[in-house]
Amino acid sequence: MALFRMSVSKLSETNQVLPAVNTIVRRGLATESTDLKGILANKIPKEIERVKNFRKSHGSTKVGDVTVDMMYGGMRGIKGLVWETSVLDPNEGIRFRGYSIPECQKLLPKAEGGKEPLPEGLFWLLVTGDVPTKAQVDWLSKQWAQRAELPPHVVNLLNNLPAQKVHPMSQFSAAVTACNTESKFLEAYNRGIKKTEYWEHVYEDSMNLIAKLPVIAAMIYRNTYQDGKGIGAIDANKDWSENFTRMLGFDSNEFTELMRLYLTIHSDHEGGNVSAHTVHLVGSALSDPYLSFGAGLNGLAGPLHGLANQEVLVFLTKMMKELGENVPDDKVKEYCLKTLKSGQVIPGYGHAVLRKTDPRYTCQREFAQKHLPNDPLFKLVAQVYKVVPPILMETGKVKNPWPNVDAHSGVLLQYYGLKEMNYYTVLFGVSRALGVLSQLIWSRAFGLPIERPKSMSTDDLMKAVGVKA
Ligand code: AMX
Repeated sequence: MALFRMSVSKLSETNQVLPAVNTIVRRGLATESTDLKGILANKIPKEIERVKNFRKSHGSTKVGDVTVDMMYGGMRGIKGLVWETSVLDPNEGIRFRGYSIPECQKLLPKAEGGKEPLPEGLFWLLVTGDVPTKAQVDWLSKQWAQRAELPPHVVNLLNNLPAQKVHPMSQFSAAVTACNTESKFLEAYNRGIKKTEYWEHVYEDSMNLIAKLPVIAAMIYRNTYQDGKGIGAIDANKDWSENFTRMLGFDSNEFTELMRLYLTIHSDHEGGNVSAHTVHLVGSALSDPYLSFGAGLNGLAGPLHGLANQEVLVFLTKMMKELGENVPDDKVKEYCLKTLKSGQVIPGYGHAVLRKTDPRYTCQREFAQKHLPNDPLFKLVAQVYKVVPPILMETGKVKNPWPNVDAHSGVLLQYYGLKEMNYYTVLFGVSRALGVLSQLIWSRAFGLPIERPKSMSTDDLMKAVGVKA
């Protein structure tokens, strides 16, 4: 209960100095109520009106061109999606509703005695555009604790999957998909509801799904690595991250602090990345949030996307095994060049949008500098940071030689004893839900239609640009 005692007025004072950038905050709708759905119900019609007027005045204004290279090049740079919850600047990195990671670390409420932001606060920010009070964040922790129970068939499914054979991400996506028996949206849609009511049911499903994710993830961990021993019960007086770490079987407060940071920073990276776009696309077919998020998890499981944090650890541990500890830079360089020559990528480096070191990397590096400065694996990560960018630059083809989020997360998890690398993307997935489901609520609130971009065959494309057969 001590969590609830922090003065709300103190936090409101903090809110006044916020550098409100591109969000709803500016329009003075911030409120200290804990009625999240009510707050949304108040904001949504105003946002719909704003977008309606914008489309009326600028609906046919051009925002970019599409080139042939963009079509063959994974649609890089094509502006084709609206994503409210975060925006990614190539040089500065992510901003959540206008706030950078350091700003979120400073402004979002913390657990008592904690220094890292609570992911509940980030979710509130993403969904409403407002920096929450501690009371609002505590309300979310309680809500998620109350909604966490899994349906029995999902427990059975997880307990009966051959955990030694099925990758944790496959277990994760199967369990999330099977949870759609609980979908309020599906139930309401089948009953027949107005389009304007969609968001309310998507909100309920999103809250329920986020609540259940740590339980699913902890079951996967225990079943796969610890003979399926019980995960224990959710404690309504603990926050989302602490319940999660306790269910995983960790009792270190410092590890819980790391998870609060981890679950905050992996949440959202605007809309075009594979997991976010997949959830958005599948959701546009009015598949319920469980089906949409399950699809996104399958995308996150790719080695060029979320699985890269697993790949990084494999890469680092192999290197350390082969070279030993405290080796000179030229040995690390030689190893990395050998990796590139064998046709593999350097995992954790490069990005489709970013052109500088990922601030999600930087804040994890700062955490490591504070808590594990002498850890040999951290030292290797720091050495790779020095050695790899010039090598990638020399290839002449890598557009961003700098590290991304995945280059640093694994070493922290290793240090605190979460050693099982092929579990790491599950943690990423738990966090990613906060961003993609916040946006899904708004996508249905805006009544966005089913996505259907135009595709062309090479023959048609050649014809369209005037190439003679
Ligand atoms: N190591 C070696 N080569 C790399 C590289 C890396 N880290 N990053 C890019 N390249 C290569 C590409 O493979 C491509 O080569 P090709 O022309 O021979 O096919 C060339 O450089 C140009 O690629 P790019 O335009 O710079 O990158 P992209 O937008 O096509 O891809 C990404 C971006 C992240 C897939 C790529 O940088 C990569 O594979 N990185 C390693 C995997 C990784 O860390 N993924 C995680 C990303 C973050 C996340 O989603 N979690």
